[in-house]
Amino acid sequence: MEGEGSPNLCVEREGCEGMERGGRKEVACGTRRVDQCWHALLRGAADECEPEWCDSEDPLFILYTSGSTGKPKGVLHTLSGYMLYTAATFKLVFDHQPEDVYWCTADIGWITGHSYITYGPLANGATSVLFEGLPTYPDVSRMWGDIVDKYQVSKFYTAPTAIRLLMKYGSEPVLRYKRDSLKVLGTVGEPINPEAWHWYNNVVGDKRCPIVDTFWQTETGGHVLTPLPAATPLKPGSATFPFFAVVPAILNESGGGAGGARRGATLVFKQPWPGVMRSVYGNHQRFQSTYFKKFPGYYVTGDGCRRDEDGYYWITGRIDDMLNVLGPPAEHGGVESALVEHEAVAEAAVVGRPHPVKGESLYCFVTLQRGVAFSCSLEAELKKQVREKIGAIATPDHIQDAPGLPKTIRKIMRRILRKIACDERDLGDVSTLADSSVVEQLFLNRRCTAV
Ligand code: 7RM
Repeated sequence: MEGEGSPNLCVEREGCEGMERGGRKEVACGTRRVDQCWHALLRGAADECEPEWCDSEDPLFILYTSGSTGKPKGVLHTLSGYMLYTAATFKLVFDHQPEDVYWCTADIGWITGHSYITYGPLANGATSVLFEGLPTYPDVSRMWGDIVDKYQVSKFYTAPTAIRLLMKYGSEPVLRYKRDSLKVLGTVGEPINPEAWHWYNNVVGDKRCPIVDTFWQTETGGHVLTPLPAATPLKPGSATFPFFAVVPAILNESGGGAGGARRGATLVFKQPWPGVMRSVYGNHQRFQSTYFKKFPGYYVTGDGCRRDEDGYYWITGRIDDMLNVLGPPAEHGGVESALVEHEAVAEAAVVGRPHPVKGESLYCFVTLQRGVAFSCSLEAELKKQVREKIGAIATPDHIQDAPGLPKTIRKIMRRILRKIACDERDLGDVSTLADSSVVEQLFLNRRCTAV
């Protein structure tokens, strides 16, 4: 980096000579003047670097969660527990082997990047691909050709939104490349709808790579519900079973055990595991009230969950996002999946809108496949599709064309969609939105929807 005031480190050539200039040390490096010469620094450096001794419970980092409501919380992780947990989960969940090439597509600035680009892989000495850019630019097959085949990636970790984005362009851009180095495929961030799961499995993984659907949070530090590849029989859409040391329970509103298949119940954990957060930075009381107050003695995830007759856990989405349409709260996920199964729909998000009789009506935002135009007949078709797949009670009341959806880096912000559905302009804190122009467009399109 050159220019006024910027540190200027030259790494290009040896034999530079240092000189003082106007109180500032400068180095003549060939024809350039730089602040530091790498080779000179290296000559003067010791062979060993004494580590800084720390307590195992010293803070490691603070990462702010965007939080669907209220002020972001500074999630505090400490040294040993977090590193042990990310190292162990990385090793077992991706079945890490020395010859592996691992690629996680997350941004390094959110928790998946911290735990599974930085700490977990580095603690295992893994070879990683680091990627900065768009998966669809310069073309939609770059992930497979320019990265997976070129670097022989064997373990691949991404999010359902990325899978759905690529799915929009069909299978051909994937099939154009071999992908025969791939061994394990991971997913994280939100429940994966069965259609995306099958595409990931059949097209990307050629039906020969186990999929690890890893459920966890910024707060949990690492995977808490997850299959172990090739060892856990999979069910598409389920994060399967708890990782070692994790003891889940599912509680209903009054704190009782919700039993197997009850809907609208919360996932909690009965005992701590090494990677769990230790505090909310600067506000330990907020830590206690957010995670331990509602169900004393348990850590509360805030996620809806059910356990099926085989003991598999199914995350149904954030409790705050649940729909209250006649009867017990239901997940939006089923309606969203039913919409996405229609060939015209690339992505869907469903929110509740207050309704005098039903409690809430179903307001659906759909992003259509490239080249498909929104129409009344398509709207009717989509309503029919949801009714047939889920039942009359889940028939969407409104369907709106959404060229884009409000998202943080990876996740749909349903809180904002609920405001758009109600035509409420005061959106609260939108600082974590990746692209705020999307919201204006949705308010404009709203006028075209009969509400
Ligand atoms: C890693 C991460 C946490 C929230 C969590 C869930 C949702 C994450 C899954 C999932 C279903 C999954 N951290 N979530 N993974 N839901 N299946 N495999 O995403 O702090 O940013 O978000 O993400 O709602 O509470 S996070």
